[in-house]
Amino acid sequence: MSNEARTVERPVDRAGRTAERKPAERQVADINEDSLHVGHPETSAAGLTAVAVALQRTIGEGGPARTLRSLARINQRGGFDCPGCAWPESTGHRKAAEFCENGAKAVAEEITVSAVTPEWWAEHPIATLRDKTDYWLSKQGRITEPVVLHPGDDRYHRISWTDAFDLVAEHINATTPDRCVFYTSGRTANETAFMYQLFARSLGTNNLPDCSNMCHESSGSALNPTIGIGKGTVSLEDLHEAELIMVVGQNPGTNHPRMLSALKECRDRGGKVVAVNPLPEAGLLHFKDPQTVEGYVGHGSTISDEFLQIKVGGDLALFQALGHLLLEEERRAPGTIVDRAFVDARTEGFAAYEAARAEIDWDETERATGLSRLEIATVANLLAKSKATVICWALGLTQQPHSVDTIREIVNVLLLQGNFGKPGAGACPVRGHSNVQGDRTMGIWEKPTEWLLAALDREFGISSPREHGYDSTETLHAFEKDEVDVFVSLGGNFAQANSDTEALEAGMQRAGLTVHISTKPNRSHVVHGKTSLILPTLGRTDRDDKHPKGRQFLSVEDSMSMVHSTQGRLEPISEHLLAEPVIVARMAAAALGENHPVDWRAMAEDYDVIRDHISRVLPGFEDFNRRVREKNGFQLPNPPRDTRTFATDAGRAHFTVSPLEYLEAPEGHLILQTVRSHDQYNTTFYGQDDRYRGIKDGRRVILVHPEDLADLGLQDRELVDVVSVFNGDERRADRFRLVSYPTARGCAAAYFPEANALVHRDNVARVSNTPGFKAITVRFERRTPAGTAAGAGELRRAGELS
Ligand SMILES: Nc1nc2c(c(=O)[nH]1)N[C@H]1C(S)=C(S)[C@@H](COP(=O)(O)OP(=O)(O)OC[C@H]3O[C@@H](n4cnc5c(=O)[nH]c(N)nc54)[C@H](O)[C@@H]3O)O[C@H]1N2
Ligand SMILES: Nc1nc2c(c(=O)[nH]1)N[C@H]1C(S)=C(S)[C@@H](COP(=O)(O)OP(=O)(O)OC[C@H]3O[C@@H](n4cnc5c(=O)[nH]c(N)nc54)[C@H](O)[C@@H]3O)O[C@H]1N2
Ligand SMILES: [Mo]
Repeated sequence: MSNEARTVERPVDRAGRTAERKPAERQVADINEDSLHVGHPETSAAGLTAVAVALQRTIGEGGPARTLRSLARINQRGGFDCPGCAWPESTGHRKAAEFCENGAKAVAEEITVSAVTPEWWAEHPIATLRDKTDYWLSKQGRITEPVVLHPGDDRYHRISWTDAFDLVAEHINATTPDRCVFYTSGRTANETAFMYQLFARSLGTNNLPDCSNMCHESSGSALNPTIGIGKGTVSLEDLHEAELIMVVGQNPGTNHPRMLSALKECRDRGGKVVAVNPLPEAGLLHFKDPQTVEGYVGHGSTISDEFLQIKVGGDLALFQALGHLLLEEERRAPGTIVDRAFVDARTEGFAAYEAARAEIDWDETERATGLSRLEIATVANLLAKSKATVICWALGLTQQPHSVDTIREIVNVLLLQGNFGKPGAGACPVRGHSNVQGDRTMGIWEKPTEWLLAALDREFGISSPREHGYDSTETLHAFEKDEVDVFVSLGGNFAQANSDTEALEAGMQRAGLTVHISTKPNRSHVVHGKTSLILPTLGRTDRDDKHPKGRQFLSVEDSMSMVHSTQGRLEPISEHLLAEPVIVARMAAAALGENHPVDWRAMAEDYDVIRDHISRVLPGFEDFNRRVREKNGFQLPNPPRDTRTFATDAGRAHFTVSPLEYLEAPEGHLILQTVRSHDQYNTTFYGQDDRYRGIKDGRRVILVHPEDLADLGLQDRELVDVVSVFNGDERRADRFRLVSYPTARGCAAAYFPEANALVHRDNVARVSNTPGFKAITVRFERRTPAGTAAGAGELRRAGELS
């Protein structure tokens, strides 16, 4: 009936447990990793199981009434924006259920009726909480009241909101603005983000790192200088109308499930889809649309016409080769490939690009990509035939040393055929957090442009600092050098999201004050500064109505620049929660004092006041309050898409030339990339399974090709310690289970954030400074049955024993 693979369960051996465990290991104690089961990876995504899982999780957390009220409002007009991902909603007819399994899980996580009260904090000393995983911490429920931990305290206790804001003000005013850092996670709504950056700049700092620094910063760094805008240039309709869509370095079945409907629609209309990935991800192969009858009973639709199983880091070589083949075809049949009119009128640098791509070293290209010349030529052929191509990408391209060059190479291939500003064509960096794109639009950026600062100064009568601030990587360095006195985190889980976990956690603990505006407990709360505050806030699904003018709504921007409203309806779990804009306003008012020119209170009372300010500061937001109330909201201007114009210095799009670069592991090593499981939202885990990849009840696993295992003299399911090497430095992460898996040769995969301790803080993408989360050179050291790590020499001997 269905082509879902049967799960074959093979028990694991129980050897290798240690009596004395390091903190990272103690943390795994509440997950029994020894119950790991590995089956065959699935070959299709979504379908009936997805619907069942979605309902089961939501009802389990929130009960049937809250489930119905919340799921019925996800992504509906007048409802709330799904906190899951930044994929857009359809602007036409909306289905009754405009959400996916993982969106429902994100909602379940938030609507839970479990409460983390001050009594709960009193019962749980920090020392105990440090041994817990983020899975355990978030399962405890929603935080109900503000809590504080003073130097010397061993646990958090209740504090009033007024005292909490006074405490923040006291710390901020006792130091200089450049020693204060304001981090933002991408769930933050537009209005909150705008106030937050205004607060930081009013104070005198651009230290505004955000999760985007660790995510799609490389995309912005590549797109801004080449096409004059740091965002994608397509709308949902373009995906439907495309003749060819390439999905590169992205796992939509898990991370953007609603995208599968768009890919299916494209194929239904005769378009082709090509997937480029080191892992044969289920959602890239087949899709069973849970919204249709066939989705329940059929075999599912084929998603990819071609699947290129590329080596991690091989994409720059791939796109250079594709450019070469397209130009070769143009020489053979002039006028058939290159959009001359577009290239001549709208771009610069074509001649240099053409010259650079004239020659190719196929041996090296095959080595860099792990692909054959024939496979690459097949895709070049599809590109050559397509008159409208969209290239989508996500983190598989953004978290490597040469990420920015790789994405610029994608731009080259798109420019060549004039794939901007015409239906069915364009660049599509698929964003992560549901409002990460909007936060940047609102000015959450450590490197603000002069026009933004000038506009803020004009509107509010402040003098914004001009010196650039810290991004997330620079913040990590600042913690390390004891240069942070106050760290405020608007959502997120910085300690787990960033690299070099051990050093970062140690640095955070030396900071004077850490402030976490959060919905649920997480690791960052327990590796806190000397003084620490946790300020609980309303989530997307919660009703926000304690205002003089009654109920308020917020707005977000999706991956395709659509701005629309979001409004929760559920009764908040506690009467003590404050909305995020209110928290930011009260913190700012306390820190900046009575005489500050910005009227924080007016904004917190009536969000229309914030939107009026935004409409005067940010281009594209004219008449914001009226347009955000329209049926589908509105789309922000996008010159490449709207008018084929490019707001670069030269007023033209730029071809660029980059040297060939790829990742190669030294003898005995592999290139490790980190991915999300099907049961997690970044650092929050919903469960321990990764259904589509066939992994059950375990997260400390490393997926390795069977032949690489054999070459390394290691075996499936063996317990190893992982050692990463970077510039002569080593990092260790202990007790991972090897799993034989059909990944590309020479590459391994592990889960984020378990593997973050392995990422050296200097392992970053050039220009964007994004951590190299998909470019970690590692080797494995087998643990002997006694539980100690053994060197390679001992491996074989230990193997003989078992
Ligand atoms: N359910 C759920 N949804 C989410 C999230 C979540 O955690 N859970 N997170 C949200 C966020 S913040 C983001 S940014 C997005 C992330 O969305 P994705 O980018 O899909 O996230 P990852 O899990 O990092 O998957 C990266 C993919 O790139 C592939 N890859 C790795 N290295 C390479 C390479 O060198 N080349 C190529 N071609 N491919 C490579 C991996 O095999 C994997 O399929 O998802 C968002 N949506
Ligand atoms: N190794 C590795 N590391 C990575 C990545 C990777 O692919 N590999 N990906 C990177 C990426 S793409 C990203 S985006 C970052 C993610 O980094 P973050 O955005 O910092 O992390 P999250 O796990 O999304 O944050 C979860 C926390 O947000 C809080 N929260 C949830 N909802 C709300 C809300 O409505 N309001 C408020 N105030 N708080 C809320 C909860 O307390 C929860 O614990 O991680 C990065 N780290
Ligand atoms: Mo992200």
